[in-house]
Amino acid sequence: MSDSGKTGWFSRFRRNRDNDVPDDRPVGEETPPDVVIAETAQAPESVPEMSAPVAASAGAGERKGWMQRLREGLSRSSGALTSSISGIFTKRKLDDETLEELEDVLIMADLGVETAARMVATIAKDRFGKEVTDSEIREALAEQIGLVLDPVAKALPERPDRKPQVVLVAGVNGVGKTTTIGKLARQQMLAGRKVMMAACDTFRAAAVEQLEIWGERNGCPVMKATTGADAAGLAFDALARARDEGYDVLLVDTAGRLQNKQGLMDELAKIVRVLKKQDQSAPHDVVLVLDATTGQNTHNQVEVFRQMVDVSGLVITKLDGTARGGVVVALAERFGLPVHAVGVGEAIDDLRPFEARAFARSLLGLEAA
Ligand SMILES: Nc1nc2c(ncn2[C@@H]2O[C@H](COP(=O)(O)OP(=O)(O)OP(=O)(O)O)[C@@H](O)[C@H]2O)c(=O)[nH]1
Ligand SMILES: [Mg+2]
Repeated sequence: MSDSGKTGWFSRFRRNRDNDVPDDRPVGEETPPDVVIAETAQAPESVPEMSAPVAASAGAGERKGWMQRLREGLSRSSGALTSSISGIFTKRKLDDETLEELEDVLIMADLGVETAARMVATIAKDRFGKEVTDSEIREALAEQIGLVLDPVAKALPERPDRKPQVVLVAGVNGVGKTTTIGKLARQQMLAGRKVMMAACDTFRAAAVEQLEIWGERNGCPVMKATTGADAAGLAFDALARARDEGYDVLLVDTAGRLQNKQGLMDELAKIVRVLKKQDQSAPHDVVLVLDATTGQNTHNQVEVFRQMVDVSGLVITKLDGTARGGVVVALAERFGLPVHAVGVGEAIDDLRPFEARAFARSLLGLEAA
């Protein structure tokens, strides 16, 4: 194929992909500070009663619905990939040129250079020189992506021996931490656990209000402090209270923006230190939330946060609004961190358990096997 033909596939893919808002926000370089450190965290004036846990049920029909929504959520990613792949493989032999085009498409889909090269080599193995169809290629890719994702598809661990299980949720501003906590609380409650949330993003008043709304939706209490209060102090108080009142899970929201990156990282480290004063094993899970629309920038975020806290797993959000779903594959390959769940929308039920094969097939626009 000529260069201009090739450019055609590229530009089609780029067009699909570049509808995403590129986000190269550096970690933590944010608004100027107006931080007042309060001495003590205040207990919330009124803590809503726990609503009765909703029975956990995931029947076959419900599962089908979830798969459908996952596929819908990933439609921009899968649309970009499948149109590019069918463009290459309409009545074409698998030769060096088509393989190179396929590799480029996978790289453009944020799968990462090494992963793309390896997958293309595997696809070429038994098929080189043969006529292939695009659906055959998509099936083969889905299979391979499933293999990469399988080892990292791990739900947030259940720790019945920890009471409460402390889950610290971190990430840069706007990635979806607070929303993810609201959705996680819902899932935990569906599983019959007693959940409390702590609004340790004390930097912004709006952040506390946002978490309180999720608290009301879920019927679970939110520990909060005055704006500017010491986030670590609040985390300490929340853990004491959750333990005294027999909560199973404490979800800790944190700030995504502070005066600067160092301030953000210092605060996170301090929260961890202070939690350990009460429970040496806390936090039991440190979940880093990443926004898929930021593409390769997510790699940088994982590296930076890992230097400061012991990140134990990932949640990847906004997969509904992006053609960059492939970034999940690149992250799995590079870091091997568990992916607990993926966000495919803003609603309370839009946090999906991360299922490797289902995700891989959805990414390639294929029906669940
Ligand atoms: N489409 C979509 N939007 C999401 C998803 N998760 C979160 N959002 C939206 O992203 C925006 C930011 O979410 P927040 O939960 O406030 O993000 P945050 O990380 O807590 O932000 P800061 O507190 O400012 O650091 C909100 O408008 C959410 O509704 C998702 O999976 N899909
Ligand atoms: Mg927030």
